[in-house]
Amino acid sequence: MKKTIFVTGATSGFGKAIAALFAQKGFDVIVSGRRRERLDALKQELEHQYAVKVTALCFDVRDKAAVEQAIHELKKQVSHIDVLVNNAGLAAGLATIDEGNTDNWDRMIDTNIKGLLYVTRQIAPMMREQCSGHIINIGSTAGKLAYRNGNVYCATKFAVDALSQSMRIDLLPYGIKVTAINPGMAETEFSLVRFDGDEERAAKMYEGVNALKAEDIADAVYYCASLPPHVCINDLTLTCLTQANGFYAIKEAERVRRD
Ligand code: NDP
Ligand code: 8X3
Repeated sequence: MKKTIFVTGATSGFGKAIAALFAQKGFDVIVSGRRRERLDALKQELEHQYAVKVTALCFDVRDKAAVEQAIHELKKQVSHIDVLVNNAGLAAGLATIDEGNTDNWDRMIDTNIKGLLYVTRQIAPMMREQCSGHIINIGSTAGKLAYRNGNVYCATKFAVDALSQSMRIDLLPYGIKVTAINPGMAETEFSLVRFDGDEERAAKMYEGVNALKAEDIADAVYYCASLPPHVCINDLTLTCLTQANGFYAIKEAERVRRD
């Protein structure tokens, strides 16, 4: 039977690269996000390139009723999901705790924590019935070590870490794998969103660091999802060569070279 993956936040960045890689590997793909045109374009592109079925679901992960409705409809067409990648997420702003924008805090908490929970709550029972499946949560190096001005974003990713650990325990009896993948800085639309569309400021984040690319994260997700049935990577942290952790990074020019 053909395998099926569900990727949230597939209109851009990691999610889009993950959807493309799994389609290339022969998976049917369910993609979600809020930008309908991008979802439709991705569906068209992947179905044209590969012999796979792509289902596009347009919803906001913060809207509990919309999540429930979209997945209720999905279940009428799809009876088996092998992999769920909880990827939809964002950072909004970068400010100290005494000056942070509380609307930004709500957006991050509602998307990165509650959105992940709403989607998982709908898909986990399917996997429980199947007695198989793999939930891959996209955390961050920001969920391993807090950094200056990161406060609420870091807290949401620490929550992803905690939820990944806890859901692994809850789902263990049903043979469901749970993996947290924690990337360091990667060049996607992430910083553009964080800095509210300020392209110059976003580009500065990646200047001279040779940051991870969305395809690097897709490779890591595929690696975790294609291991033998008895093997589960619980937690995987990856950074580019110039980053040690969420706090400490250098520029490419600072690397000692012998050539
Ligand atoms: P992008 O901004 O490129 O992609 C984010 C995706 O999330 C988009 O497809 C967006 O779709 C979706 N999304 C955001 N908010 C919502 C929402 N409310 N409802 C539904 N979908 C939503 O960023 P990345 O690909 O870099 O980020 C993906 C994940 O990786 C995030 O969880 C992020 O925190 C995490 N991460 C990113 C790192 C980086 O440096 N880039 C490093 C570590 C982790 P749409 O706007 O169409 O709804
Ligand atoms: C995204 C990476 O360093 O901006 O989670 O927090 S960072």
